[in-house]
Amino acid sequence: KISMMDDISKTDAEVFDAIKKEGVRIRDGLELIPSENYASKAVLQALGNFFNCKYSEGYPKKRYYGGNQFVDEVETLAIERAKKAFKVPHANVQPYSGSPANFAVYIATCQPGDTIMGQNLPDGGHLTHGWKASVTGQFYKSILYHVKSDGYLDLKEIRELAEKHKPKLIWVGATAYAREFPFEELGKIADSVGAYLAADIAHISGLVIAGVHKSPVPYAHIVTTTTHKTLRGPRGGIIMVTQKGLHKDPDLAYKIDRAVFPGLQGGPHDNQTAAIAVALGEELKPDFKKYAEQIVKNSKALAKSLMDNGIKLVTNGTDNHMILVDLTPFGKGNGIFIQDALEMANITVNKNTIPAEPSSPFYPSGIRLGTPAITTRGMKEKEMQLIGKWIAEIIMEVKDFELPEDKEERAKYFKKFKESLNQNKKINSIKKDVVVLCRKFPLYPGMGVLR
Ligand code: DSN
Repeated sequence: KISMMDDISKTDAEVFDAIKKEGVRIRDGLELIPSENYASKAVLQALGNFFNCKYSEGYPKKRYYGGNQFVDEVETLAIERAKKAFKVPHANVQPYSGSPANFAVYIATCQPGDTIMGQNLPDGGHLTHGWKASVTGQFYKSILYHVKSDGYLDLKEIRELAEKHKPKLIWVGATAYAREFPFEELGKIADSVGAYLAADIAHISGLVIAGVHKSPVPYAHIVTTTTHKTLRGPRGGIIMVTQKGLHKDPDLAYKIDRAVFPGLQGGPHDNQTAAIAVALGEELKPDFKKYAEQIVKNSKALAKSLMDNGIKLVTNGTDNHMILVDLTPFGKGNGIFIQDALEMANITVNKNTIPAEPSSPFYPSGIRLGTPAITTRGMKEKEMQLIGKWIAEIIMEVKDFELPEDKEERAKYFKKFKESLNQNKKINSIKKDVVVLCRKFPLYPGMGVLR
Protein backbone atom coordinates (compact mmCIF):
# COMPACT_ATOMS: atom_id res chain seq x y z
CA LYS A 1 0.00 0.00 0.00
CA ILE A 2 1.34 3.44 -0.95
CA SER A 3 0.63 5.59 2.05
CA MET A 4 1.38 9.26 2.52
CA MET A 5 2.51 11.14 5.62
CA ASP A 6 3.98 8.06 7.34
CA ASP A 7 7.60 9.05 7.48
CA ILE A 8 7.76 12.79 7.10
CA SER A 9 6.05 13.23 10.46
CA LYS A 10 9.09 11.56 12.02
CA THR A 11 11.87 12.76 9.73
CA ASP A 12 11.05 16.41 9.11
CA ALA A 13 9.05 18.02 11.86
CA GLU A 14 9.27 21.51 10.32
CA VAL A 15 7.90 20.65 6.88
CA PHE A 16 5.35 18.28 8.42
CA ASP A 17 4.18 21.10 10.65
CA ALA A 18 3.63 23.35 7.62
CA ILE A 19 1.71 20.54 5.88
CA LYS A 20 -0.48 20.06 8.95
CA LYS A 21 -1.20 23.78 9.18
CA GLU A 22 -2.12 23.88 5.49
CA GLY A 23 -4.40 20.91 6.20
CA VAL A 24 -6.18 22.84 8.94
CA ARG A 25 -6.41 25.92 6.70
CA ILE A 26 -8.16 24.01 3.93
CA ARG A 27 -10.30 22.03 6.39
CA ASP A 28 -11.70 25.18 7.99
CA GLY A 29 -11.77 27.53 5.02
CA LEU A 30 -13.83 28.22 1.91
CA GLU A 31 -11.55 27.99 -1.11
CA LEU A 32 -13.04 30.26 -3.74
CA ILE A 33 -10.05 30.84 -6.02
CA PRO A 34 -11.49 29.57 -9.33
CA SER A 35 -8.22 28.02 -10.51
CA GLU A 36 -7.90 25.80 -7.44
CA ASN A 37 -9.43 22.46 -6.54
CA TYR A 38 -8.96 19.43 -4.29
CA ALA A 39 -7.55 16.46 -6.19
CA SER A 40 -8.67 13.02 -5.05
CA LYS A 41 -6.59 10.86 -2.71
CA ALA A 42 -5.89 8.57 -5.69
CA VAL A 43 -4.43 11.53 -7.62
CA LEU A 44 -2.28 12.50 -4.61
CA GLN A 45 -1.06 8.91 -4.24
CA ALA A 46 -0.11 8.73 -7.91
CA LEU A 47 1.78 11.99 -7.41
CA GLY A 48 3.57 10.98 -4.23
CA ASN A 49 5.50 7.85 -5.12
CA PHE A 50 8.63 6.50 -6.83
CA PHE A 51 7.53 7.55 -10.32
CA ASN A 52 8.97 10.84 -9.09
CA CYS A 53 12.45 9.35 -9.35
CA LYS A 54 12.64 8.33 -13.00
CA TYR A 55 14.10 10.09 -16.04
CA SER A 56 12.20 9.52 -19.30
CA GLU A 57 13.27 12.01 -21.97
CA GLY A 58 11.39 11.19 -25.12
CA TYR A 59 7.95 9.68 -25.63
CA PRO A 60 6.49 6.17 -25.02
CA LYS A 61 8.61 3.50 -26.75
CA LYS A 62 11.04 6.24 -27.88
CA ARG A 63 13.02 7.05 -24.72
CA TYR A 64 16.63 7.99 -24.30
CA TYR A 65 17.10 6.10 -21.01
CA GLY A 66 16.38 2.52 -20.05
CA GLY A 67 13.93 1.30 -17.45
CA ASN A 68 10.92 3.14 -18.83
CA GLN A 69 8.51 0.29 -19.51
CA PHE A 70 6.15 1.27 -16.67
CA VAL A 71 6.46 4.98 -17.32
CA ASP A 72 5.43 4.15 -20.89
CA GLU A 73 2.35 2.41 -19.48
CA VAL A 74 1.18 5.42 -17.46
CA GLU A 75 2.02 7.96 -20.13
CA THR A 76 0.14 5.93 -22.75
CA LEU A 77 -2.83 5.68 -20.37
CA ALA A 78 -2.77 9.47 -19.83
CA ILE A 79 -2.54 10.16 -23.58
CA GLU A 80 -5.32 7.74 -24.52
CA ARG A 81 -7.59 9.02 -21.75
CA ALA A 82 -6.98 12.64 -22.80
CA LYS A 83 -7.77 11.76 -26.43
CA LYS A 84 -10.97 10.02 -25.36
CA ALA A 85 -12.09 12.70 -22.88
CA PHE A 86 -11.56 15.65 -25.25
CA LYS A 87 -12.23 13.74 -28.51
CA VAL A 88 -8.95 14.72 -30.16
CA PRO A 89 -6.52 12.72 -32.33
CA HIS A 90 -3.34 13.82 -30.51
CA ALA A 91 -2.40 14.71 -26.94
CA ASN A 92 0.90 15.57 -25.28
CA VAL A 93 0.71 15.21 -21.50
CA GLN A 94 4.27 16.23 -20.66
CA PRO A 95 4.14 20.04 -20.21
CA TYR A 96 5.08 20.89 -16.65
CA SER A 97 2.13 23.26 -16.40
CA GLY A 98 -0.05 25.65 -18.41
CA SER A 99 2.54 28.33 -19.19
CA PRO A 100 5.10 25.85 -20.61
CA ALA A 101 2.28 24.24 -22.60
CA ASN A 102 1.46 27.61 -24.14
CA PHE A 103 5.12 28.38 -24.85
CA ALA A 104 5.34 25.10 -26.74
CA VAL A 105 2.45 26.24 -28.93
CA TYR A 106 4.42 29.36 -29.91
CA ILE A 107 7.51 27.29 -30.67
CA ALA A 108 5.50 24.90 -32.85
CA THR A 109 3.64 27.56 -34.81
CA CYS A 110 5.66 30.81 -34.87
CA GLN A 111 9.09 32.29 -35.38
CA PRO A 112 10.32 34.99 -32.98
CA GLY A 113 9.00 38.35 -34.15
CA ASP A 114 5.84 36.89 -35.70
CA THR A 115 2.52 38.56 -34.91
CA ILE A 116 0.18 36.87 -32.45
CA MET A 117 -3.14 37.89 -30.89
CA GLY A 118 -4.57 37.27 -27.44
CA GLN A 119 -6.95 38.67 -24.85
CA ASN A 120 -5.62 41.69 -22.94
CA LEU A 121 -4.62 40.78 -19.37
CA PRO A 122 -6.75 43.38 -17.55
CA ASP A 123 -9.65 42.19 -19.71
CA GLY A 124 -9.25 38.67 -18.32
CA GLY A 125 -6.52 37.29 -20.60
CA HIS A 126 -3.53 35.23 -19.48
CA LEU A 127 0.08 36.39 -19.21
CA THR A 128 1.16 33.87 -21.85
CA HIS A 129 -1.29 35.20 -24.44
CA GLY A 130 1.06 38.06 -25.29
CA TRP A 131 1.10 40.30 -22.20
CA LYS A 132 4.18 42.56 -22.08
CA ALA A 133 5.53 41.17 -18.78
CA SER A 134 5.67 37.64 -20.31
CA VAL A 135 8.26 36.68 -22.92
CA THR A 136 5.29 35.99 -25.19
CA GLY A 137 4.75 39.75 -25.35
CA GLN A 138 8.47 40.36 -25.94
CA PHE A 139 9.57 37.64 -28.37
CA TYR A 140 6.45 38.04 -30.54
CA LYS A 141 4.62 41.08 -31.83
CA SER A 142 1.54 40.84 -29.71
CA ILE A 143 -1.76 42.47 -30.56
CA LEU A 144 -4.18 42.38 -27.66
CA TYR A 145 -7.94 42.36 -27.96
CA HIS A 146 -10.51 43.50 -25.39
CA VAL A 147 -13.94 43.04 -23.93
CA LYS A 148 -16.71 45.58 -24.52
CA SER A 149 -18.08 47.82 -21.77
CA ASP A 150 -20.64 45.08 -20.99
CA GLY A 151 -17.77 42.69 -20.20
CA TYR A 152 -18.32 40.37 -23.18
CA LEU A 153 -15.59 39.73 -25.79
CA ASP A 154 -15.57 42.33 -28.55
CA LEU A 155 -15.83 40.13 -31.66
CA LYS A 156 -15.95 43.13 -33.97
CA GLU A 157 -12.62 44.38 -32.64
CA ILE A 158 -11.10 40.89 -32.81
CA ARG A 159 -12.13 40.56 -36.47
CA GLU A 160 -10.79 44.01 -37.38
CA LEU A 161 -7.47 43.46 -35.57
CA ALA A 162 -7.02 40.05 -37.21
CA GLU A 163 -7.70 41.49 -40.67
CA LYS A 164 -5.35 44.40 -40.09
CA HIS A 165 -2.43 42.55 -38.46
CA LYS A 166 -2.74 39.07 -40.04
CA PRO A 167 -1.44 37.19 -36.98
CA LYS A 168 0.13 33.75 -37.27
CA LEU A 169 -1.53 32.60 -34.05
CA ILE A 170 -4.67 33.69 -32.21
CA TRP A 171 -5.43 32.69 -28.62
CA VAL A 172 -8.93 32.21 -27.29
CA GLY A 173 -9.38 31.47 -23.60
CA ALA A 174 -8.80 33.46 -20.46
CA THR A 175 -8.10 33.54 -16.80
CA ALA A 176 -10.85 35.89 -15.69
CA TYR A 177 -13.83 35.59 -18.03
CA ALA A 178 -17.15 34.40 -16.66
CA ARG A 179 -18.95 33.86 -19.95
CA GLU A 180 -18.99 31.13 -22.60
CA PHE A 181 -16.14 31.53 -25.10
CA PRO A 182 -17.24 32.12 -28.71
CA PHE A 183 -15.00 29.37 -30.12
CA GLU A 184 -16.93 29.04 -33.35
CA GLU A 185 -16.69 32.76 -34.19
CA LEU A 186 -12.97 32.84 -33.29
CA GLY A 187 -12.45 29.78 -35.49
CA LYS A 188 -13.98 31.63 -38.44
CA ILE A 189 -11.86 34.73 -37.81
CA ALA A 190 -8.66 32.66 -37.58
CA ASP A 191 -9.53 30.78 -40.79
CA SER A 192 -10.27 33.99 -42.67
CA VAL A 193 -6.72 35.26 -42.06
CA GLY A 194 -4.95 31.88 -42.19
CA ALA A 195 -4.00 31.94 -38.49
CA TYR A 196 -3.74 29.04 -36.09
CA LEU A 197 -6.40 29.20 -33.41
CA ALA A 198 -5.18 27.93 -30.04
CA ALA A 199 -7.84 27.53 -27.35
CA ASP A 200 -6.45 27.75 -23.83
CA ILE A 201 -9.17 26.05 -21.82
CA ALA A 202 -7.19 25.75 -18.57
CA HIS A 203 -10.05 27.08 -16.49
CA ILE A 204 -12.95 25.30 -18.14
CA SER A 205 -11.50 21.98 -19.34
CA GLY A 206 -13.44 19.98 -16.75
CA LEU A 207 -16.63 21.69 -17.89
CA VAL A 208 -15.76 20.93 -21.52
CA ILE A 209 -15.21 17.21 -20.83
CA ALA A 210 -18.54 17.07 -19.05
CA GLY A 211 -20.34 18.90 -21.88
CA VAL A 212 -21.23 21.81 -19.59
CA HIS A 213 -19.27 24.26 -21.77
CA LYS A 214 -19.04 24.13 -25.56
CA SER A 215 -15.89 22.32 -26.74
CA PRO A 216 -13.34 24.26 -28.82
CA VAL A 217 -12.23 21.05 -30.56
CA PRO A 218 -14.24 21.49 -33.82
CA TYR A 219 -13.05 25.10 -34.22
CA ALA A 220 -9.47 25.33 -32.90
CA HIS A 221 -6.28 23.80 -34.31
CA ILE A 222 -4.67 23.41 -30.92
CA VAL A 223 -6.12 23.14 -27.42
CA THR A 224 -4.12 23.59 -24.21
CA THR A 225 -5.13 23.08 -20.61
CA THR A 226 -3.75 22.83 -17.14
CA THR A 227 -4.74 19.70 -15.28
CA HIS A 228 -5.41 21.01 -11.78
CA LYS A 229 -8.31 23.43 -12.13
CA THR A 230 -11.79 22.14 -13.03
CA LEU A 231 -9.95 19.02 -14.28
CA ARG A 232 -9.15 18.26 -10.62
CA GLY A 233 -5.83 16.53 -11.21
CA PRO A 234 -2.21 17.25 -10.29
CA ARG A 235 -0.48 20.45 -11.40
CA GLY A 236 0.38 19.90 -15.04
CA GLY A 237 -0.43 20.72 -18.63
CA ILE A 238 -1.76 19.03 -21.77
CA ILE A 239 -1.51 20.16 -25.40
CA MET A 240 -3.93 18.67 -27.89
CA VAL A 241 -3.98 18.87 -31.66
CA THR A 242 -7.40 18.64 -33.28
CA GLN A 243 -8.44 17.08 -36.58
CA LYS A 244 -8.77 20.63 -37.89
CA GLY A 245 -5.18 21.29 -36.79
CA LEU A 246 -3.88 18.20 -38.58
CA HIS A 247 -5.81 19.22 -41.66
CA LYS A 248 -4.11 22.65 -41.65
CA ASP A 249 -0.70 21.13 -41.01
CA PRO A 250 -0.24 17.33 -41.06
CA ASP A 251 3.03 17.80 -39.11
CA LEU A 252 1.44 19.84 -36.32
CA ALA A 253 1.36 16.99 -33.78
CA TYR A 254 5.02 16.23 -34.45
CA LYS A 255 5.89 19.93 -34.15
CA ILE A 256 4.08 20.19 -30.80
CA ASP A 257 5.85 17.11 -29.45
CA ARG A 258 9.24 18.44 -30.60
CA ALA A 259 8.46 21.83 -29.08
CA VAL A 260 7.79 20.26 -25.65
CA PHE A 261 10.78 17.94 -25.83
CA PRO A 262 13.54 18.73 -26.72
CA GLY A 263 12.41 22.32 -27.44
CA LEU A 264 11.49 23.38 -23.94
CA GLN A 265 11.81 20.58 -21.43
CA GLY A 266 13.98 17.66 -20.44
CA GLY A 267 12.58 14.70 -18.58
CA PRO A 268 8.82 14.71 -18.01
CA HIS A 269 7.58 14.49 -14.43
CA ASP A 270 6.42 10.89 -14.52
CA ASN A 271 4.63 11.02 -11.18
CA GLN A 272 2.67 13.98 -12.53
CA THR A 273 1.89 12.00 -15.69
CA ALA A 274 0.62 9.09 -13.57
CA ALA A 275 -1.58 11.45 -11.60
CA ILE A 276 -2.92 13.06 -14.80
CA ALA A 277 -3.87 9.56 -15.98
CA VAL A 278 -5.74 8.97 -12.70
CA ALA A 279 -7.56 12.32 -12.91
CA LEU A 280 -8.60 11.71 -16.53
CA GLY A 281 -9.79 8.23 -15.52
CA GLU A 282 -12.01 9.88 -12.90
CA GLU A 283 -13.30 12.36 -15.47
CA LEU A 284 -14.36 9.60 -17.82
CA LYS A 285 -16.74 8.24 -15.12
CA PRO A 286 -20.40 9.39 -15.08
CA ASP A 287 -20.07 11.04 -11.63
CA PHE A 288 -17.78 13.69 -13.08
CA LYS A 289 -20.52 15.06 -15.30
CA LYS A 290 -22.72 15.57 -12.22
CA TYR A 291 -19.83 17.29 -10.47
CA ALA A 292 -19.20 19.67 -13.39
CA GLU A 293 -22.91 20.47 -13.67
CA GLN A 294 -23.01 21.25 -9.96
CA ILE A 295 -19.99 23.59 -10.29
CA VAL A 296 -21.97 25.76 -12.71
CA LYS A 297 -25.23 25.55 -10.70
CA ASN A 298 -23.27 26.65 -7.65
CA SER A 299 -21.57 29.45 -9.53
CA LYS A 300 -24.90 30.80 -10.78
CA ALA A 301 -26.39 30.51 -7.28
CA LEU A 302 -23.42 32.31 -5.73
CA ALA A 303 -23.63 35.05 -8.39
CA LYS A 304 -27.34 35.51 -7.69
CA SER A 305 -26.80 35.69 -3.95
CA LEU A 306 -24.06 38.32 -4.37
CA MET A 307 -26.21 40.44 -6.68
CA ASP A 308 -29.27 40.06 -4.42
CA ASN A 309 -27.07 41.43 -1.66
CA GLY A 310 -26.06 44.52 -3.63
CA ILE A 311 -22.78 43.43 -5.23
CA LYS A 312 -21.99 44.30 -8.84
CA LEU A 313 -20.61 41.57 -11.12
CA VAL A 314 -18.82 41.97 -14.44
CA THR A 315 -21.39 40.89 -17.11
CA ASN A 316 -24.00 40.68 -14.33
CA GLY A 317 -23.57 36.95 -13.88
CA THR A 318 -21.75 33.85 -15.05
CA ASP A 319 -21.95 30.95 -17.51
CA ASN A 320 -19.16 28.94 -15.95
CA HIS A 321 -17.36 28.24 -12.66
CA MET A 322 -16.20 31.81 -12.18
CA ILE A 323 -17.52 35.15 -10.94
CA LEU A 324 -15.77 38.47 -11.35
CA VAL A 325 -16.81 41.09 -8.80
CA ASP A 326 -16.59 44.74 -9.86
CA LEU A 327 -15.69 46.78 -6.77
CA THR A 328 -15.62 50.17 -8.52
CA PRO A 329 -18.95 51.26 -6.98
CA PHE A 330 -16.92 51.51 -3.75
CA GLY A 331 -13.71 53.05 -5.16
CA LYS A 332 -10.66 51.92 -7.10
CA GLY A 333 -7.67 49.70 -6.29
CA ASN A 334 -9.64 48.20 -3.40
CA GLY A 335 -9.46 44.46 -4.30
CA ILE A 336 -6.61 43.98 -1.84
CA PHE A 337 -8.75 45.18 1.09
CA ILE A 338 -11.62 42.89 0.21
CA GLN A 339 -9.27 39.93 -0.34
CA ASP A 340 -7.66 40.45 3.06
CA ALA A 341 -10.97 41.02 4.84
CA LEU A 342 -12.41 37.81 3.37
CA GLU A 343 -9.25 35.91 4.29
CA MET A 344 -9.74 37.08 7.86
CA ALA A 345 -13.03 35.17 7.77
CA ASN A 346 -11.38 32.04 6.24
CA ILE A 347 -12.76 32.83 2.78
CA THR A 348 -9.99 32.70 0.16
CA VAL A 349 -10.38 34.67 -3.06
CA ASN A 350 -7.98 36.59 -5.28
CA LYS A 351 -7.90 40.26 -6.12
CA ASN A 352 -8.23 40.68 -9.86
CA THR A 353 -8.29 43.31 -12.55
CA ILE A 354 -11.61 44.12 -14.14
CA PRO A 355 -12.28 45.33 -17.70
CA ALA A 356 -11.26 48.99 -18.14
CA GLU A 357 -9.37 48.64 -14.85
CA PRO A 358 -9.04 52.12 -13.31
CA SER A 359 -6.15 51.06 -11.03
CA SER A 360 -3.33 48.52 -11.71
CA PRO A 361 -2.76 44.73 -11.87
CA PHE A 362 -1.11 44.81 -8.43
CA TYR A 363 -3.86 46.93 -6.88
CA PRO A 364 -6.87 46.00 -8.98
CA SER A 365 -10.50 46.93 -8.45
CA GLY A 366 -12.08 43.50 -8.48
CA ILE A 367 -12.03 40.07 -6.91
CA ARG A 368 -12.38 36.73 -8.65
CA LEU A 369 -14.37 33.86 -7.16
CA GLY A 370 -15.07 30.32 -8.28
CA THR A 371 -16.89 27.21 -7.18
CA PRO A 372 -14.80 24.15 -8.28
CA ALA A 373 -13.23 23.50 -4.86
CA ILE A 374 -16.29 24.04 -2.67
CA THR A 375 -18.31 21.87 -5.08
CA THR A 376 -15.73 19.09 -4.62
CA ARG A 377 -16.50 19.35 -0.88
CA GLY A 378 -20.15 18.63 -1.65
CA MET A 379 -21.62 22.10 -1.14
CA LYS A 380 -24.73 23.00 -3.11
CA GLU A 381 -27.02 25.97 -3.90
CA LYS A 382 -28.19 26.34 -0.29
CA GLU A 383 -24.64 26.88 0.91
CA MET A 384 -23.94 29.29 -2.01
CA GLN A 385 -26.78 31.53 -0.88
CA LEU A 386 -25.22 31.78 2.56
CA ILE A 387 -21.67 32.29 1.27
CA GLY A 388 -22.83 35.08 -1.09
CA LYS A 389 -24.49 36.83 1.84
CA TRP A 390 -21.35 36.55 3.99
CA ILE A 391 -19.13 37.90 1.22
CA ALA A 392 -21.47 40.84 0.63
CA GLU A 393 -21.58 41.59 4.37
CA ILE A 394 -17.78 41.59 4.59
CA ILE A 395 -17.47 43.83 1.53
CA MET A 396 -19.84 46.31 3.20
CA GLU A 397 -17.72 46.23 6.39
CA VAL A 398 -14.55 47.40 4.60
CA LYS A 399 -15.83 49.12 1.46
CA ASP A 400 -14.67 52.55 2.60
CA PHE A 401 -10.97 51.65 2.66
CA GLU A 402 -9.28 53.14 -0.38
CA LEU A 403 -5.74 52.73 -1.65
CA PRO A 404 -3.77 55.90 -0.81
CA GLU A 405 -2.39 57.58 -3.94
CA ASP A 406 0.83 58.35 -2.08
CA LYS A 407 3.00 55.20 -2.07
CA GLU A 408 4.76 56.24 1.16
CA GLU A 409 1.41 56.40 2.92
CA ARG A 410 0.43 52.87 1.96
CA ALA A 411 2.38 50.82 4.54
CA LYS A 412 0.91 52.86 7.41
CA TYR A 413 -2.57 52.66 5.95
CA PHE A 414 -2.37 48.86 5.50
CA LYS A 415 -1.25 48.48 9.12
CA LYS A 416 -4.26 50.48 10.29
CA PHE A 417 -6.49 48.40 8.04
CA LYS A 418 -5.18 45.09 9.46
CA GLU A 419 -5.75 46.32 12.99
CA SER A 420 -9.30 47.23 12.16
CA LEU A 421 -9.87 43.75 10.69
CA ASN A 422 -8.67 42.08 13.88
CA GLN A 423 -11.20 44.06 15.87
CA ASN A 424 -14.10 43.69 13.46
CA LYS A 425 -16.86 41.81 15.31
CA LYS A 426 -18.90 41.05 12.20
CA ILE A 427 -15.94 39.49 10.34
CA ASN A 428 -14.95 37.45 13.39
CA SER A 429 -18.49 36.20 13.78
CA ILE A 430 -18.69 35.19 10.08
CA LYS A 431 -15.40 33.35 10.47
CA LYS A 432 -16.96 31.17 13.18
CA ASP A 433 -19.91 30.42 10.90
CA VAL A 434 -17.52 29.56 8.03
CA VAL A 435 -15.69 27.02 10.21
CA VAL A 436 -18.98 25.41 11.30
CA LEU A 437 -20.08 25.14 7.65
CA CYS A 438 -16.73 23.72 6.49
CA ARG A 439 -16.71 21.04 9.18
CA LYS A 440 -20.00 19.74 7.74
CA PHE A 441 -18.21 19.12 4.43
CA PRO A 442 -15.01 17.29 5.38
CA LEU A 443 -12.05 17.04 3.02
CA TYR A 444 -9.95 13.93 2.52
CA PRO A 445 -11.77 11.81 5.10
CA GLY A 446 -9.47 9.25 6.64
CA MET A 447 -6.31 11.20 5.87
CA GLY A 448 -4.73 11.49 9.32
CA VAL A 449 -3.18 14.91 8.83
CA LEU A 450 -6.59 16.53 8.55
CA ARG A 451 -8.06 14.97 11.67
N1 DSN B 1 -2.78 31.42 -12.12
C1 DSN B 1 -3.83 30.91 -12.92
C2 DSN B 1 -5.16 31.39 -12.47
O1 DSN B 1 -5.30 31.60 -11.29
O2 DSN B 1 -6.06 31.55 -13.27
C3 DSN B 1 -3.64 31.15 -14.36
O3 DSN B 1 -2.34 30.79 -14.71
